Amino acid sequence: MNIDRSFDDLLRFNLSTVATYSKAAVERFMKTIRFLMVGGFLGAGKTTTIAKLASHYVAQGRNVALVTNDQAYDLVDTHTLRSQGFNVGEVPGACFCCNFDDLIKTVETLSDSKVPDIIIAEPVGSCTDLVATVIEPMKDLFGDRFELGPLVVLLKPEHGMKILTPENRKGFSPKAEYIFLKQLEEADSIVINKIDKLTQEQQSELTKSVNQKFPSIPVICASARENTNMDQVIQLFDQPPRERSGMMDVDYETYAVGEAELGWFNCKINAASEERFPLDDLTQGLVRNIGATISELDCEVAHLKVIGQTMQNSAVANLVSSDGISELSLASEIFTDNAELLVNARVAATPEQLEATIKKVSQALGQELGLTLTLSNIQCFRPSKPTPTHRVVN
Ligand SMILES: Nc1nc2c(ncn2[C@@H]2O[C@H](COP(=O)(O)OP(=O)(O)OP(=O)(O)O)[C@@H](O)[C@H]2O)c(=O)[nH]1
Ligand SMILES: [Mg+2]
Repeated sequence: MNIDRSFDDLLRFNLSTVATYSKAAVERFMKTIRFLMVGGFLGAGKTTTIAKLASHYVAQGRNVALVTNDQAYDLVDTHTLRSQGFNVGEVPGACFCCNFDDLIKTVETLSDSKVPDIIIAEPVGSCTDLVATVIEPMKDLFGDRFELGPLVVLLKPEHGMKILTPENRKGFSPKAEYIFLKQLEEADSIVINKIDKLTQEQQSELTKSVNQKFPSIPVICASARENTNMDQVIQLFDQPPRERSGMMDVDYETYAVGEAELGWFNCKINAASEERFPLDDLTQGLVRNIGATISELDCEVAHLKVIGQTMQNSAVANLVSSDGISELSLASEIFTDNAELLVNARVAATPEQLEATIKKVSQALGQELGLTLTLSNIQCFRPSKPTPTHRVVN
């Protein structure tokens, strides 16, 4: 009885002390946030899947925040998700693994006004070893604040079929393929995404190859865009992470060379005209024409994406492989006389080739459509060798 009473007094004392702090600050001490990560190669459908997952949780009345990540700044994904009304924090400039402290700071900032119930993070699509460099360090250092969910990795069929099916081997070099395969190897579950694009035969063949290569990892087939089997995907995220006997082996030399084979190019483009122009046509036209020129150079596209925005509306266009077609994944259906565009290109080409291509294509398209296209904030580089802030070894 005495113990109960003194505990009660203590609690009352603590509550009166914390009353001077903001509600969010108190909540931050007391609440465990579920932290989920959606992995997968560039263009696998992570952002699309995250938007679906987040909408599901919001419909359940849960408070959700998202974190995007990239080696560069001015991210299409951040703007795409914000245009859908989500609360999004951004970790630019390096992957989560190499910028772990910024990931934690961003998560803190997202908790400033109201602590989220769930945070869903999207790591850079050229990144692997997330369990050892992000998930385990979060458990070790902040295990009282975060409940870590499983690492669900999306398999991108456009490159998965080339990499996993021996007769289809073309596209990236073996070192870039190494990253693709390592991402799958560390998954708690694999989702073969975009099955709406696959024949039944392709789906079975891909599933068979994944099962053969990663026999202990559960695999499901889904389409984030068409909402096929998304109830099963959502259930995956409710599971605890699988038991691991140790961390995955990663050859950081191969990883670094594979990642550096991709050229990174981001820029802003201001589009202005005296006449109103269709924003969707400009956004998709840029992707289509850049993709066509890259294809002439015989370079493989990992993901080329452009968002075109006015104050109110957004259009997004994507190209996820050199033999694919450009898609308008978000239509604005508006005409405007001024828009801001962001270009994010990840292509197996030199940064110089990418920069020259994008400048040339923008100029030609501007002339063709009668627009003034002005490029700024150009970031053009090869990713540097990953050097994780923390790395748990076995
Ligand atoms: N057909 C089809 N397309 C999809 C599906 N999911 C995503 N996509 C498309 O694939 C492209 C890339 O999707 P994102 O969600 O941006 O891919 P991501 O993995 O976030 O890409 P990065 O952030 O660059 O790594 C977009 O054009 C999407 O509309 C799907 O289930 N089916
Ligand atoms: Mg994305």
